[in-house]
Amino acid sequence: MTKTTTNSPDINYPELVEKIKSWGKELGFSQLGITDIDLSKHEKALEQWLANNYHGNMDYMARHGLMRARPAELEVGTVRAISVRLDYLPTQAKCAKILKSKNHAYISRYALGRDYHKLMRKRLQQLGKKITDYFEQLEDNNFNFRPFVDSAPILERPLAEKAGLGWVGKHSLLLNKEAGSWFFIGELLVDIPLPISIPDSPNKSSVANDCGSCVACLKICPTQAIVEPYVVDARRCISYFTIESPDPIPLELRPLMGNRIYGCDDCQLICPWNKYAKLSLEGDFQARHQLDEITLLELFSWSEDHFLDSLQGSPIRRIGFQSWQRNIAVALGNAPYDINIVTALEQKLTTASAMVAEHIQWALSQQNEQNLEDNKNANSRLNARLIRSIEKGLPRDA
Ligand code: B12
Ligand code: SF4
Ligand code: SF4
Repeated sequence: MTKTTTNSPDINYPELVEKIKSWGKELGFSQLGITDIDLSKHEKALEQWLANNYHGNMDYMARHGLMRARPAELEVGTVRAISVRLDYLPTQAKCAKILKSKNHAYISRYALGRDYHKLMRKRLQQLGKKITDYFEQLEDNNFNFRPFVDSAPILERPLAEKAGLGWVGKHSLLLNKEAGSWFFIGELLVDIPLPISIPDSPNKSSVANDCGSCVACLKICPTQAIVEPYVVDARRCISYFTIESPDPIPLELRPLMGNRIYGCDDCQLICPWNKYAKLSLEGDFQARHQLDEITLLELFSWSEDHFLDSLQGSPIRRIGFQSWQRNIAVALGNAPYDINIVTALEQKLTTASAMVAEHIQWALSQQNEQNLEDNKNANSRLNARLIRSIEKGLPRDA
């Protein structure tokens, strides 16, 4: 998109907006809104976030700097963003069951199905094509668009908030009264002055923030990554160090990871608004690889080829085999003591990379500590049984 379009008198914009909404529905988007692209009020918070180094080693976040808040610098000519939401919660979410089962791996519910990037991008592209056709029918070629999902340097949540899709909650995710937060966001940047959606709130510039006095997400976060309302220090977020970062996981955070080997959903699971979340209607977002049924030990036994083959089309594949093994090693360290885990960890030590081996060593020491602890507990249980039996016996011995 390189040229700026002027407001064409031949275009019936209100009619076009209705068409865009109905095309959005046809394409399966759960919701669609249109906004201008002024994100200037977010620039200070973004700058502060970067200055605090909350992005860790996600260099791309710093590289684009304030361009994230200035879509027209990213795509010259942009005057509006068509923001969309796509619900992803699979029908069989089973979150509590898997979090409780320490010998299984908890994988963020968004990653159980197919990678969403391609799917959403393709649909946004189709939406752009429909608008192009509309213009061409009127013999007007003055429409340009560019779709974005996730990877682009844009503040997607503040944009979606302005477009009326919800409000940014204290966990920093976008929340919607009727749909909770289990959805992805994407947008089409366009160079036509579409009428903007009027959010349903007193100030009309964004949807009312209904977090109220709730702080449940801040309190439940296992690593205290939500350092203040609306601000996440990525370096402490399980999602960051299990997915985004290829580096060793900080020692103090490993025990807090539990069995979460790919992302984390805790701040969403506790959020009261998620009782209104909609289940996804997309076949592609349903669980595909039976990852909830496979034990950590079995996942740990996968070779690199098996990892790549089994997870075709899954977003998990993108973290690579080293991070995959690193994360599972930590989860095995956090699992209850089991001699089979110790054996598997020891065996892997011989073939693992230096980075993974260091995590395996850590996991072995955790397992050994737990074994000692279990023995201590077993001894104290025995001791308690002895005392109970003595007390029941001769008063002389009690
Ligand atoms: C980098 C990134 C991460 C990082 C950093 C997260 C973060 N909070 O910034 C990590 C790896 C930790 C991460 C984790 C997750 N992510 Co992520 N992530 C992104 C990405 C690529 C950029 C986010 C960004 O720009 N952060 C920088 C900060 C400064 O921006 P911001 O949080 O939007 O902050 C603004 C507002 O919060 C605003 N603000 C609003 N109100 C207020 C009030 C006050 C007082 C203040 C100070 C600020 C403030 O100020 C900020 C500056 O403008 C986006 C996609 C995108 N391009 O936007 C996906 C995205 C945010 N992630 C997403 C998801 C699903 C997740 C996870 C749930 C995945 C998982 N299950 O593991 C977790 C959730 C963790 C969490 N609580 O945030 C979805 C969120 C969908 C939704 N419903 O909101 C997105 C939008 C991707 C997508 N296209 O769908 N993510
Ligand atoms: S995703 Fe998990 S670790 Fe990250 S902020 Fe939410 S609860 Fe904390
Ligand atoms: S848990 Fe509470 S504070 Fe956090 S996002 Fe949900 S409503 Fe807001």
